[in-house]
Amino acid sequence: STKTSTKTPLTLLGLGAMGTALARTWLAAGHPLTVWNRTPAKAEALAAEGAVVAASPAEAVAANGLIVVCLLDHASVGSALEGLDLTGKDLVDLTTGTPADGRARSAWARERGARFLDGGIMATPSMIGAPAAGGYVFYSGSPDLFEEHRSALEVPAGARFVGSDPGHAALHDVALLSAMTGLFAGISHAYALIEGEDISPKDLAPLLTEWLGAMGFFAGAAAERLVSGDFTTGVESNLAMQVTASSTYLRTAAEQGVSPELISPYLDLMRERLAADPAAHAGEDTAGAITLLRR
Ligand code: FVH
Repeated sequence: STKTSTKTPLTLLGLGAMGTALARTWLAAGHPLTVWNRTPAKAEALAAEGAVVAASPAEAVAANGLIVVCLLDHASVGSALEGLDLTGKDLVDLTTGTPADGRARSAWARERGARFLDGGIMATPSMIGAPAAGGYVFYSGSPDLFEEHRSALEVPAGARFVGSDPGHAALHDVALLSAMTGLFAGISHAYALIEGEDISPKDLAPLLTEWLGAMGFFAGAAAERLVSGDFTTGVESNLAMQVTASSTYLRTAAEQGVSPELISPYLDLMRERLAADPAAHAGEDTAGAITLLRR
């Protein structure tokens, strides 16, 4: 007897670490899946799990209406899809890119007759198909495409639609990843400070986790100030005090023989805000420094 799936059939281009993880979840959920990868060997295991392996991007794209792409970068998506007929297709690009990349790909897809969604994956491959891990994907672009294919898109990880501007998924993605970069930089500096002392990184780790969790309030507090334009009401830790205190961070780094390079740019920005108008800014918190970043 022939089994027919009621699940949306789809095509996936790209079987790197992330593409392979995505593919497995769709196969496991019963979605008929056609895959293509530049290096064909990476498709072998998936073929054994039920995927149809296409010999070319053109063959893969022709197989289904819903096309998901997860390649290395914007340029590799352009080269894989170059010259293909996308008329009537729904293209979802999960490749990491900039907001301009998302907008350009959207216009490019529209010119070729396709609807488009850009996606920014907030997960590592092991978090895909593991709802408890908390991973999800930001989507922006065609709301109709998102609603129509929402159940398929929600198979690998949660799906969060952040608007019809096709650049906004990348903007959300990169905003969060950039904040993470600052977090990693701070943690790296903290470990460098204790190196060579009789303090184990394993003892500092839970203290860092607890402290950074408590300081996470700054995201919401800074948002309130940016929206209201009021940087002073209710300030507990004023900028003048923080600029003075931060010289202690720099002297401690010097005493410990640690480069301040990971923390000094932010401390310099706080100083710049205070120096611009000490009378006006001394009583602010550090959120006012954000206004200096747009050059
Ligand atoms: N892995 C992760 O932790 C992150 C989590 C957040 C999102 N990213 C983004 O996902 C995209 C793919 O990442 P990946 O982890 O799958 O990356 P790789 O394992 O290195 O696989 C890269 C695939 O791209 C293919 N590829 C590269 N260049 C080309 C090209 N010019 N034409 C066609 N395909 C190309 C590559 O093919 P092959 O090397 O196997 O032949 C892989 O399929 C990425 O945007 C992350 O930023 C992952």
